[in-house]
Parts: sequence; C-alpha cells; structure tokens
Amino acid sequence: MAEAAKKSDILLELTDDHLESGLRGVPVGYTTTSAVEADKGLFYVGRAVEDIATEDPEKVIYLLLYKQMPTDVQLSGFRRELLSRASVPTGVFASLYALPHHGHPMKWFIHAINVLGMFSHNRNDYRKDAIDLIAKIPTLTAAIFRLREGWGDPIPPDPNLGYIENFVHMLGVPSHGPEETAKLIKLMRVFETTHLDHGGGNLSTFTGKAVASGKADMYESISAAMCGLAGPLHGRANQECLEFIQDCVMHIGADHINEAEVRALIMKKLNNKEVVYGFGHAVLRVEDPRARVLRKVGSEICPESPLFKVIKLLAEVVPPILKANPKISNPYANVDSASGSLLVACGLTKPEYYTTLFGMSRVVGIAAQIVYERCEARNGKGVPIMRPKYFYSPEGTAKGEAVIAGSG
Ligand code: HAX
Repeated sequence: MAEAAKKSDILLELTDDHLESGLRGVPVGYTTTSAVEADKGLFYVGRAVEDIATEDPEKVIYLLLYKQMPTDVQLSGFRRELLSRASVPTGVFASLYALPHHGHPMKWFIHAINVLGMFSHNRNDYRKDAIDLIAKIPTLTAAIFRLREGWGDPIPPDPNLGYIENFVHMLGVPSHGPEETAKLIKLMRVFETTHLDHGGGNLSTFTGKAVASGKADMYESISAAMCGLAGPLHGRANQECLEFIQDCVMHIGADHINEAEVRALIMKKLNNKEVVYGFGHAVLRVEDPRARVLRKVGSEICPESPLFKVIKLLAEVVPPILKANPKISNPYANVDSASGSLLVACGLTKPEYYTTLFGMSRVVGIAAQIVYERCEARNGKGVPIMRPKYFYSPEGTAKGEAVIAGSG
C-alpha cells in the first residue's frame, strides 16, 4: 500500500514542459536491480553501493542477476559457470585483427559484442546470453587492449583466477610486475562493482532495453546500449575528465598543485561555456557515493600522484563554483571524476580505453534489466515494443514554440 502511494506521487500529469526534456522524470517502468535515489545515492537490490563496493565482484554480479547475495556454495558454482564460459571464439578475435587501430576502443568494443552474437548458440535465450556475455566480456575487453596496443595475441583465461584477477591476467600489461598487477587488481575490483548498474533510465540502459523491446537479441541490444555509453556526456565522461585533469597538472605543474590555480582553470572553462567533466548528475542531488569510494581507493594506492591531488582538490573547489549557476541541478563530483586518475596510477595510462572498462562492468546491469523486461515483466509476457509519442511540427522548437500539426 505504502509502495503504491509512493508511486502515485511521481506519476505525472504530462505537460508541454515534458517535451524535449530527455524524458526527465517521466515514469516508464520498473527496475528490479538498482535504484538511484536523488538525495541518498545508488542502491543495488536495496544495498547501498558504498557498503558492498569492496565485496568480491562475482558476489555483486550474482546479486544483480539473482536479487540476493550468494551463499558460499552458490558463489563457487557461479564462479565455475563464468569461468567455463569465459573463452571467446577465435572468429571474434579474427574480426578484431581487421579493424583500424585509429578507431576508438569503444567502436572496437561495440563491434566485438555484435560479432560475438553471431557465434551464440543460445537461440536468442536472453538469460543464457546474459551469462555468456558477462562471462566473456573481460576476455573481449582485454583482447581489445592487447591487439590495439600491439601487446601480442589475446591471452586465454586462467581457470584458477577470479573474474577481475582473470581480466588483469588476460590484459597482461607488458610493463607490469607483481606489485603493479596487485594494485591494478585492487582498483579494478572496485571499478567493476561501482559501475555495474545505475537504475533503469540512464541512457545506455534505456537504449539497451528499448532495442531489446523489438526482440533484438542480447548482443544487438547490448551493442546499442554501448553506443549510448560511448557519448561524452555519458560513459566517455571518464575519458574527458582525465584529459581535463591531465591538462590541469600540465598547466599548473606537478609540484605546484594548489587551490587558486585549479579554481582559475575551472572559471576559464566555464567562461568558455565548456562542461566541467566529472561533475553534475541527471538524477542525484548529492555527491555520487561512487566518487567517494574511488577517492578512498586512491588514497590507499596513489596518495602522492599529482592527478589524485587534483581530483581531491576539484571535489572541494568545483561544487561552490557550480552552485553559483542556478541552472545546474547537481554541482557535486560524479563517478567519472575519479576513475581515470586512479587507472593512470595503476598503469592504464590511455584515457581512450576507459569507457570500455565502464562498459565491461555496465554490461552486467543492462543485461540483467533486459532479462527482466523480456522474460519476467507482465507475468512473463515482457514489456511491449517501445513506442513513445512525438508530435509532428514543421519547425519543432527551433524557433520558439512548436506549432503542432498533427499527432499520429
Ligand atoms: N559543467 C557545466 N555545465 C553543466 C554541468 C557541468 N558539470 N552540469 C550541468 N551543466 C549545465 C547543463 O549543460 C545544462 O545546460 P543547458 O541548460 O544550457 O543545456 C544545465 O547545466 C542544467 O543541467 P542539469 O539539469 O544540471 O543536468 P542534466 O541532467 O541536463 O545533465 C549531466 C546531467 C551529467 C549530463 C551534466 O551534469 C553534465 O554534462 N556533466 C558533465 C559531464 C559528466 O560528467 N557526465 C558524466 C555523468 C555520470 C554518468 O552518467 N556517467 O556515465
């Protein structure tokens, strides 16, 4: 009853103000995996992400897929299942060898997922394809790094390693000794758990579910979702954000990082009408808890890194500046503010790869949500094909108010 009352609070009377608003606040459906609460943060199946970010990634993936934390027996069975499906058909790698090295890694990633779908024997079984894709995505992502960077052929998964330990093993960063490897594993475990899911309406998740609503298979749907993630206002913000932080360090000098200089750079950016990457959020109205979790990891693995010093300063300096602009709904740091600087400290120095790491994790939440919408919603009938309404209007709002000429 209480739940019903809560929902009716947000069911809207739609007005013209909702048009061309990117569907802000327009209720669409249910998510069974996660919730973004504007004044509290992100919850996976009711658990605050801050509380479970350092759990084993396999446990958190299991939670999103099966809506409960696994017992030890369930966890070891799940690990075995992921490992048994982690190998990627060589035909997928063959297609990667043909791609241009100047193509952005996200384009490789999207291509690889789509090609992987051509090798699926699951006859469009969304549940089986979800597990297969989750099992194989670290293998694919690692291969993309290796082939683009000329590090050598893909490295096969090691059946004795965990999900993220295996990913780092398959990456095989040539310059890494045991210490760097351990640091990268520590970061990537938290990177994975913090990026797995983010409610139902973020662009990539919504896109994936919309494409799946036409009964496109899991691979087509996830490829489409990853096209959404590739945009700079969404998943690629982590790349843009690191480039900005690197710029700060270069301008100020690694030994002279100070508040006044950082503030001046932000003001310059805003005066140039540029976006301050890593800040703001479409739903949250508090600091993104995932930014805090990542800064905590940073204080353990790279406290002296100049990039890390800048992100700590930005988290203090930027919010009061953005608050001065009443148009900006959330002036606080988001998840993308911190991740890139930590990845650099762990030896993954090229920002253009960061969205693939985001994608590797987010595939889990999107696949879990697609399984719900296709196989469970409406007593198993599934959500119907998406078909929102657009008004025909010759000029739209390009020159002031729209004149609606029909509504077919
Ligand atoms: N810097 C400068 N301007 C900003 C801003 C920022 N960090 N955040 C918001 N604004 C501007 C918007 O561009 C918008 O301007 P217009 O009205 O001229 O279009 C205005 O403030 C109102 O925006 P909003 O309501 O506060 O935020 P939106 O819901 O429209 O957008 C964004 C949310 C995350 C896209 C936005 O805050 C932004 O562009 N941030 C910087 C990019 C970024 O860090 N993106 C990653 C977000 C996390 C994520 O989804 N990762 O995948």
